This record gives sequence, structure tokens and C-alpha cells, in this order.
Amino acid sequence: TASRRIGMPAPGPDRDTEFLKDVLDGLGQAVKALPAKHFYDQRGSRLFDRICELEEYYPTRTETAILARYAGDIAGKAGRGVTLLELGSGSSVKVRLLLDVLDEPAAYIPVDISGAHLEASAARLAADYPEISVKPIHADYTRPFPLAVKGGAERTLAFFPGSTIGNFSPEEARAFLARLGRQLGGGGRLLIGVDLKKDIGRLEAAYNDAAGVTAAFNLNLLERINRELDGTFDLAAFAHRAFYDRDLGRIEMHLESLKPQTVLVAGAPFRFQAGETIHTEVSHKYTVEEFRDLAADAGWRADETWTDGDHLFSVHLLTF
Ligand code: AVJ
Repeated sequence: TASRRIGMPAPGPDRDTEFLKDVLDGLGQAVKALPAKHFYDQRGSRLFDRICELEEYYPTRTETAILARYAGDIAGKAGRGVTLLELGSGSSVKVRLLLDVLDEPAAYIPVDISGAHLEASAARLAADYPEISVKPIHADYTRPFPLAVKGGAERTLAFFPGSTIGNFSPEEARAFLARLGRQLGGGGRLLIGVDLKKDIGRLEAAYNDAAGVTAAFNLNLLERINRELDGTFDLAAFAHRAFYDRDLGRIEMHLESLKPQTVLVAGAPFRFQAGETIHTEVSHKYTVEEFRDLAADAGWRADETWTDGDHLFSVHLLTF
């Protein structure tokens, strides 16, 4: 029967005040910026799922194909009875490719910042995999969170798909990977998806889809501020912007003020000039070599790297 237990208590109480603090701090800076993790309220998580199905957004489909093709190899290297820990599990779609082939996995621990989305996805997964113990943790994995895995580091496989690592700067990514390694312990493994550097046209199209889903995802951050923090953003007075910076090797997403305006958040005024932007996301791209070097600097050895035929996306298996 399904063993469906709640893992650790959610670090809930600080959640709303953290969003408020991040917004007041971020809009108060000379160059306005907001942390990308706040995209993922329930509506944002749904919009992100729609992004993943867009024709222009190649990462999800390509990574899924790589995982499907090499799942057997991955399972062979992971061994028997592993606990699978997924960081930023969202809708828990890709992990099924692994759960289908892993040799008697001991447990699946999805970690996600979006509580409602996490619970719904975990319940669906537990129903479909009755023999696997599903133990969701509602947490922000960019901060230390309590984790107790049975069987030791060698029996733990962390899974960080989607090139979410690209939301960190290279320095932050290195620090994050080093901390994750220490949290898992020596011998712990990480299966991580990393978007590759490629033609600018292809990259920019992925973040400027014709149907406007990415724009809605970006603008939802302002709607969320209006809803949850008593904000007065006029959504028609801001526009989605996304472009690739070749020198920095990253996509940047912004929300551009289309006119001079003042917006209130929780009673505090923020002044915008026409053309001024709020920087909402970075999405770093790497070559296979660049990422392996970064991981090595953080104490991880690359055991294997898989890519697709068009060299759009990479999946690395690392050992700490
Ligand atoms: C979830 C961070 C990997 O950077 O491609 C997609 C988020 N933003 N479209 C990405 C995103 C706009 C996505 N990550």
C-alpha cells in the first residue's frame, strides 16, 4: 500500500514576510530586481507547466528525450534501493522516467517552494507508484532545509532537472552545488539538467514565445504582488522583455515600465521612469566543459554527460 507521509514540517511562517521583504528590498534598489523563485505561486507554477509545452521552449522536451533514452544507463549507475531527492519538483513529470526504471527505489522526496502544487503532484505520484514511499518537503531548496535520508550518501540520488541551476549566477551555482554535496555527504550523487549555449535566435525565441505564455508568466509576478502584498501595479503599463547577453552567457528577463509611474506595495511608493526595468530572471547557459569545470570546483566529479543529437541540452551524472 502507499506510504504517503509528510516529511519535514514546512518552513511556512516566514514565507509571506519573506516575499514582502524581497519585494521591498528588490524594488528599493537603484537597479530594480526581484528573485525568480517568487514566480512560482499556484498560477505561476501552472503557467510554467504551459511554457514547458511550447514549441519554442525546447529544454523540457529535449531533456525528457535524453532522460527517456538513457534512463537505463542512469538506473544502472544509481544502483539498487536509492532514495531519489528532487529539488524544485514542480509537477513531478520527468522523475517518472527514472522511477519507472530504478531498481527498487526506497523513496521519492520531492522538494518544492509551491506548497499546493507540491501536495497535488505528490499525491498523484503516490497513487501511480503505490510501492514507492513519497515524502514531500515544502521548502525553499536555495536555503538549507532539514533532510534525513536512510541508507547513507551512496544510496542518495539528487535530481535537479530543467536547467534550474541556470537561475543562479556561476558563483552562486558553485556555492549551491558545494552546499548540496556537503548536505548529501561523500558518495552522494546528483543528476542535473543544464541548458547548453547555442544560436542566439533559438535561445531568444524560447523566452519570447508567440502565444505570450512567457510574458504572462513574467507579468504574473506583478499580479502576485498586487494580490498578496496590496500592490497597485497596472499590468498594461509593463511589458515582458527577454534577451540573451552573449558576454555573460545568459538570458535575462525584465519587466519594462512603459511610462513614468509610481506604484505602491504595502503602502510604500516606488517610482519608475519610462523604459526602466525590473530584472526578474537570469537563465545561464553553459557548454558541457564549462559546466563540468564549475561542478569540479564545487567538489563534484562528472561520471557521465548525455546530450541530444542537436546539442541543445545536457544531463550530467555527478558524484560528490
Ligand atoms: C525553470 C529556470 C529553468 O530559465 O528556462 C522559462 C524558467 N523562465 N521561461 C528557464 C523560465 C522563462 C526556466 N527555469
